[in-house]
Amino acid sequence: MKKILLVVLAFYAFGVQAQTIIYSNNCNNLTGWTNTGGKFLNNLTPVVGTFDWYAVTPTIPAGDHTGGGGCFFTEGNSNYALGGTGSFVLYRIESPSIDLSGYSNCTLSFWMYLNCETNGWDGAHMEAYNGTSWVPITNAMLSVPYDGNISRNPSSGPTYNTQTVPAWFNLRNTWTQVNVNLASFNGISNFRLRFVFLSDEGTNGRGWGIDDVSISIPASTAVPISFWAVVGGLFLIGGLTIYRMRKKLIIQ
Ligand SMILES: [Ca+2]
Ligand SMILES: [Ca+2]
Repeated sequence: MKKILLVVLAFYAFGVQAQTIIYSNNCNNLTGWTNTGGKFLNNLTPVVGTFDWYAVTPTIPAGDHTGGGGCFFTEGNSNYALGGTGSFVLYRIESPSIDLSGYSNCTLSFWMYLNCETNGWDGAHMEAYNGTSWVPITNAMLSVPYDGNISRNPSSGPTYNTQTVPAWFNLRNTWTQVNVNLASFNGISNFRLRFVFLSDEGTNGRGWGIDDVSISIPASTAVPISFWAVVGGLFLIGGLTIYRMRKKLIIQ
C-alpha cells in the first residue's frame, strides 16, 4: 500500500479591485446643481439669478469633452458678462451633496475649457464643503496648479479686490483634465463642490466650461480574496499555505 503524501496547496486567489466611482456626471444637464452667484455692486449687494452657469451643447469649443453631449458653461453659449465699473460678476455653481462616508483618499476628476481675460483680471477657482464650511481647493491638491492671484484691478475695486484668490486665468482652449486630491475630505457625509468664476469690470471672453465630473477611489494593486479551506479537519482562512495533510487524510 503506497502512501501518497498529499500536499495541499490551499486556494489562493488574487483579484484586481476595480476603481470605484462614487460620483459621475456627464454634465448634460444641471440636475442637482445650484447656481449661487450673481452680480455684486459696489455695496456687495448681489443681484442673484441673472448671471448663471448653464448646461449647453457648446458651439465654442466645438463640442463638449464627452463628445455629442453637453457641458456646464458660464453664461451658456454666450461670453460671460462684465461687472461694469466698480462691480464684478460671480459665476458660482454648487454640486449636490455627495456622501464620502467610509471613503478615503478620493480623487476628483473633471475637464475644463477656459477662455477669459488673462493676467489675473478674471479667473476661475474651486471650493469644497467640508461638512462645516466652504474651504478653498488649494494648489497642493491640484494636478494643474492655479496660475496666480486675482484680482489686481484697482479700478474694479474696492469690492472686487476683496475677492483676491488663487485662480486659473491662462487660456485653455482645448479640454484639459484636472485631478484633485480629496484626502482633506475623507469620510465627509455631505461633501459638496463648487466651481467659481469671477469677472471684473471690463474685457471678457468665452468663459469657463466644465465636463465629465467624477469622484473615485483609486484602483488598488492585486489583493488577496479571503478563502476557506478544510485541511486536517481545521478551517483555515486567508494567506498562501502549503499544508501537509495529516496521516488520517492520506489517500491510499
Ligand atoms: Ca459632457
Ligand atoms: Ca475682465
